[in-house]
Amino acid sequence: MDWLKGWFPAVFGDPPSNDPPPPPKVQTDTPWRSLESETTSTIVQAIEKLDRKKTPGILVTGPTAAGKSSFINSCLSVGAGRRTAIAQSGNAVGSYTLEFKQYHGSKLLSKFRFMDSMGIEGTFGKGINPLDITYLLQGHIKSNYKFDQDKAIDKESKFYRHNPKLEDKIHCVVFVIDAKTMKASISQAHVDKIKWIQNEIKKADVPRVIILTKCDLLCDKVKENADNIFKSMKVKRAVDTASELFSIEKSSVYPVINYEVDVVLSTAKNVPILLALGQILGNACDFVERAHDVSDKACLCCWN
Ligand SMILES: Nc1nc2c(ncn2[C@@H]2O[C@H](COP(=O)(O)OP(=O)(O)OP(=O)(O)O)[C@@H](O)[C@H]2O)c(=O)[nH]1
Ligand SMILES: [Mg+2]
Repeated sequence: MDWLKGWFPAVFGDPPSNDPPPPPKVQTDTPWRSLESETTSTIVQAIEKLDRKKTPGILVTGPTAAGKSSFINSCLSVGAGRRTAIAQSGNAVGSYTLEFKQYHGSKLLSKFRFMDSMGIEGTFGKGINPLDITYLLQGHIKSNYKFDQDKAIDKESKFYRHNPKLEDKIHCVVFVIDAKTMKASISQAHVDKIKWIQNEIKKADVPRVIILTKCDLLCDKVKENADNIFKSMKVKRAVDTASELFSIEKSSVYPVINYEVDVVLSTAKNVPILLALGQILGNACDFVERAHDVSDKACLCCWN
C-alpha cells in the first residue's frame, strides 16, 4: 500500500517528513517597530519642546555590567552632538560604579539630570542595597555617596538629604538590561530583587523604561549594520522576553547599541537612543508636571 501513498498524496496526505524544522527567521524585511513618523528631527523637535521645570531627574539602574554607565554616556553624547564619556564604564568583579553620580546633560538635554548607580546583583548583600534605591527615588541621597553593600545609607551620613526638594527627586527610572545575557545570567533571586525594586518604583508612581543594551552582541546582523536593529528577530524576541520577565509593556522596552569605542556619532546608533530618550524625558517631564499639579492643589509642604 505504501507505494500508493507516493502516487496519491492528496488522498493519503504527505508522508511524515524527517527534515528538521526550519530555523527561526533572523530578520524581517520591514521593521517590527514602526518608525514611520519617527525621524531623527521629529524626535529632536519633540525633546526640544519639553518643559524642563525643576531639572527632571533620571535614575539609571539595573544589573551589574549591563551597560548603565555606557548608556548615560550614549545619551549625553547624543544630546551634546559629539562623543563624551564622563561616566566611568568598564569591567570589574562586582559593580564598576561604586558611587552615586549625577551628570547634567547639555544642549538638547540641558537641565536634565542623569544619575548613575551601583549595579544590582543576584546575591543577598552584594551590589546596591535595594533600600538605597527607595532613598534615591525620594531624593535623600546626595551626589558622590559611596554605596555600602551591607546596609542602606545612614540618616546621620553627610550624604543624606533630610528635606529633598522636587528637583532632588527621581522622575523616571531607566532599567538597563544586557539583551544578550538577559535570560542566561539572571537568576530567579536576581529577578526577584529587581521585581521588589520595581514594585517600590510603582508604589512611588515613578515611570519606568527598560533599555536593552548590547544588541550588537545579541545579533550578528545588527553588529554588521546597526540599521538592522528593528529588523532583527533576535532583538524583537529579546524585547518580548524583557516585557514578560519584568512585567512592562513592550512599548516601554527600547533596544540600543551603546557608544563605546566610536569616536564619532552615527545616525544608525543615534536613532534607537533618541527613541528611548523621547519616552524617558517625556515621562520625566510629565511626572514633574503632575507633581506640580499636586503641590498646587493640595499639600505644598510635600513637594517643597
Ligand atoms: N558591545 C557592546 N558593549 C557594551 C555595550 N554597552 C556596554 N558595553 C560594555 O559592557 C561593559 C560594561 O559596561 P558599563 O557601562 O560599565 O556597565 P554598568 O552597568 O555601568 O556596570 P557596573 O557599573 O559595573 O554595574 C563595558 O566594557 C562596556 O564597554 C553595548 O551596547 N555593546
Ligand atoms: Mg557603571
